[in-house]
Amino acid sequence: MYYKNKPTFPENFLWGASSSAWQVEGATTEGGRGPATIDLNSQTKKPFTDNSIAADHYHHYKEDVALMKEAGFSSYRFSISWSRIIPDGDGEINQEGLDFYHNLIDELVKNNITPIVTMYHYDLPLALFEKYGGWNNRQIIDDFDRYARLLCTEFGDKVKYWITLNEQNMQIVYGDWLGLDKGVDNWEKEKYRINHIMNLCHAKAVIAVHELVENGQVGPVPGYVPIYPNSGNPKDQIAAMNAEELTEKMWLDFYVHLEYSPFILRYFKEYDIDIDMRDGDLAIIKQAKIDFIALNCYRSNVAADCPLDDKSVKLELNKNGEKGNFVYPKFPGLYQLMPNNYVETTDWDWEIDPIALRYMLRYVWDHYQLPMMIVENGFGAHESLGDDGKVHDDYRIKFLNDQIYQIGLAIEDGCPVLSYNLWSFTDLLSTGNGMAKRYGLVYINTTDEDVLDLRRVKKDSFEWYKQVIATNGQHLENQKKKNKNQ
Ligand code: BGP
Repeated sequence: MYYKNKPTFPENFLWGASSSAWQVEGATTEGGRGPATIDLNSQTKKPFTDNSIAADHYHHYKEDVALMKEAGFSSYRFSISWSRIIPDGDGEINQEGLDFYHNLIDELVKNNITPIVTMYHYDLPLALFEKYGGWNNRQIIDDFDRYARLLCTEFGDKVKYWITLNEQNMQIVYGDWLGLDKGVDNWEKEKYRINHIMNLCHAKAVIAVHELVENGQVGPVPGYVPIYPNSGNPKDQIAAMNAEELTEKMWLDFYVHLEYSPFILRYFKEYDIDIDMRDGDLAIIKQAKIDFIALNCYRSNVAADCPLDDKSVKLELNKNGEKGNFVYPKFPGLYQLMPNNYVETTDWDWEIDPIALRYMLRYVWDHYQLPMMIVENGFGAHESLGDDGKVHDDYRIKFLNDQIYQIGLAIEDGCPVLSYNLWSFTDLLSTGNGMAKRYGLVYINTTDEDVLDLRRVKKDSFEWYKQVIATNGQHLENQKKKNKNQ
């Protein structure tokens, strides 16, 4: 539906931004923090970049929160590093780690910024990987349960919104990229067993929040890439549905309905997959009723039919930010992904598709009837300080304007959305590209090659977002033009 007027946002809408511990904090060997598997990825696996400094938020958190306050934030989503709290994952508790997060949370609360906390964002304590293979072993269910319970008892009086595992679906879909496949012999065969272990960890965390946090609300956060059929060919529609099932619906169905869907059970049977479901697992899962669905959404996909006798092609992410390097995968018998000629792309071949957000919110609401939060959405770009010492990111302003506008339209359409937390407030390490791909509203003066003074410089998008928040969305325009002099 086209509306005559600009969309309006609810009065208590939470505006803010999002980050994760390993991408923003740095100080990986300070404050008693134990090593995490992601530290090794970032040191050895190009183009991951060394996370020992990142945006140095660990030492700048007060300054960063002051800037959030200046921007008018009412929420901030961040993650807690498991190995900062329990350095070896299952042993002694590190008081200095707890203190850091207490200080950060207190600083936020003092400034009327609601904390939204992710329990796990890709940073497994290395000791657990060395001890028993980490996510590949059911022992992690108890260890994660203990960690989640500790977070709830320690921070539960100040943190009411909890998110369990960041992008469990993407960790399974891109296992080789996010490091989950380490030490696993046959990833394609084993990944759904590992996913089942993660499901149990998610469930334990949901139960912990409800047991230990007064008025606590908890939800999952899938990485969501809405999928359109390539054409009006009915086969393309089924292919798009297959892609949807295998990259996101499998997870959302499970989190909401607390069981595997008939489609997925049939898929496991067809592909001879054993998830190692044990007695008692379902009883745990059934108690894990979520309160909201958080969503990370940056782009969309297009899927087309892919017959059984087609040749499979492995997906390759664009890792260097030069357009045209993304390899669209083919899964014979299921679907293939295709370029979308109706939308532009970023330098990393990510589709720039604001309407995807409206579509996703309506789709998720129609299927699950739970309140939603957008906790990641943003524009990654090659950036450096200009001659005037500033960053004029009109492309980011346009991107965010158009995306948030569509969220407003989804709200007008009847979707309950609690928050918008863009990625990211300051520049931080990109999962795939270090500081070479920047998302922030605030520039961090450092590069992948040289650590500079880490000075915070507000980009033009900072001032623009401040206006959006101050007007509760009325500063947004219906499709913003890119304009250097705005
Ligand atoms: C999401 C992750 C974030 C963040 C973002 C952008 O999937 O939850 O951690 O990195 O993607 O991705 P990238 O940094 O690769 O551009």
